[in-house]
Amino acid sequence: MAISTRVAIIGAGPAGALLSHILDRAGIDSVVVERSSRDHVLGRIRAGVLEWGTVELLREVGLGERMDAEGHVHAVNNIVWSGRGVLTLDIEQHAGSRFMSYGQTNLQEDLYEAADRRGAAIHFEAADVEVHDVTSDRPWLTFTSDGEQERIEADYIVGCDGFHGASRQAIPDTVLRTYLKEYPFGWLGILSETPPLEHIVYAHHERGFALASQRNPRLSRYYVQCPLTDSIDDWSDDRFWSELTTRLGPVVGPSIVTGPSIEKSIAPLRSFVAEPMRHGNLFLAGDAAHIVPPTGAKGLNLAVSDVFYLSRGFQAHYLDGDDHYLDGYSDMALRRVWGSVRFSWWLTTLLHRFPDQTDFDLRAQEAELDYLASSTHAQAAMAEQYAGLPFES
Ligand code: FAS
Ligand code: PHB
Repeated sequence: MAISTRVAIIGAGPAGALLSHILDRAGIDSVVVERSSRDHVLGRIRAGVLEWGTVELLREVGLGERMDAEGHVHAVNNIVWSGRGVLTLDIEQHAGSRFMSYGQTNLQEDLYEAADRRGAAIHFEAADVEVHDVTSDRPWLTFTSDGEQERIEADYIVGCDGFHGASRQAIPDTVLRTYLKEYPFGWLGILSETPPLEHIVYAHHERGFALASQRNPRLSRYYVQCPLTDSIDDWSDDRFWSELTTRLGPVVGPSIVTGPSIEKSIAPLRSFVAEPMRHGNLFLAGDAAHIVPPTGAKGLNLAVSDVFYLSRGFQAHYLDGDDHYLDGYSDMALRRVWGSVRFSWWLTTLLHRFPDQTDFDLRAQEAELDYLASSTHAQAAMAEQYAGLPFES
């Protein structure tokens, strides 16, 4: 017997779980199929910064209680380079907005707890998901669960299955346009049960980029740029702390409280966009459609803005018989995506050391940072993009 629903969602990461949550609140039925186990999804350490638009949306849909209790609201972030002291970028002053440190892992836990409370239909460990007839009025997908093949028929299918997912493959090469930029370095990230710095600090240094962030008052998140050829075995905790404190410079470095790492991983950096984000009755949302280097803290926030636009479209369709948001979803989402992709590319290019970089390139980066420090206009431009531009109405 096929499962019948209105919206079939592939992927129960932040995008898929949040979309299912919002649709349920509007009384719109959905079913989610997730390749991994629940614990595997919850075990991922990823994003840490929420734009204020994301914060307000999560509050609006009943997901703000723990975030407001455990998240850390920031009005500023800091940038250090070449021993030139600390630039405090006043996001609240320049953009009239703040941002929040709240780990994606915590958000995922909140989403799954909400899903449990509402008895959500999330099929974990759903293997071999395949998408069919996406240009028909009744697209369907198949998957294998406990060795049994299952079928879900729906009005719409939404691919929230990340960069390596199956849904994007359902768009013909004659329709799909992709844009890719791969960076010649990665980020080595660690978690440590140590008190974090008060502010988030981005560091440009001739030895490479570094970032000091946090998850809560007892849990710090740090990153250093590393060659793509490195593995975590190349990085003892001592080597990590030495590099981090050196790159954070003489003013900030000494404030770092070191301790044993409880998680260590290396992520490659890439910029990727797939267009269009709709084909027939298949929609793409989140990392299934776009990837940004984490420098601008945009990945998770873009997934949320896609879900906001798409859930608004489904509500207008089912509750008001109005399709203009669904018909305009791809163009509207892509305007925000490209804005964040460009900002993330700009900040990554400004703050990282590229292997083929010349001394001129290094001095030009330092000169741009000096200009940023000297110009309230340049700071305002960076602040409003870091804070996240308003959602389109
Ligand atoms: P996700 O990739 O989170 O979720 C997709 C889900 O689909 C997964 O659970 C996957 O198991 C499932 N899936 C995949 N294929 C499937 C299939 N065929 N069938 C069924 N299910 C399938 N962003 C930041 O802002 N800051 C950061 O510091 C940061 N660090 C990151 C580090 C890493 C290693 C990675 C990979 C990403 C990082 N990101 C960061 C970006 C990240 O937060 C994403 O933007 C966010 O997870 C996007 O959420 P989703 O679109 O739901 O995709
Ligand atoms: C994080 O806390 O993981 C984080 C913070 C800021 C970024 C990227 C990642 O730009």
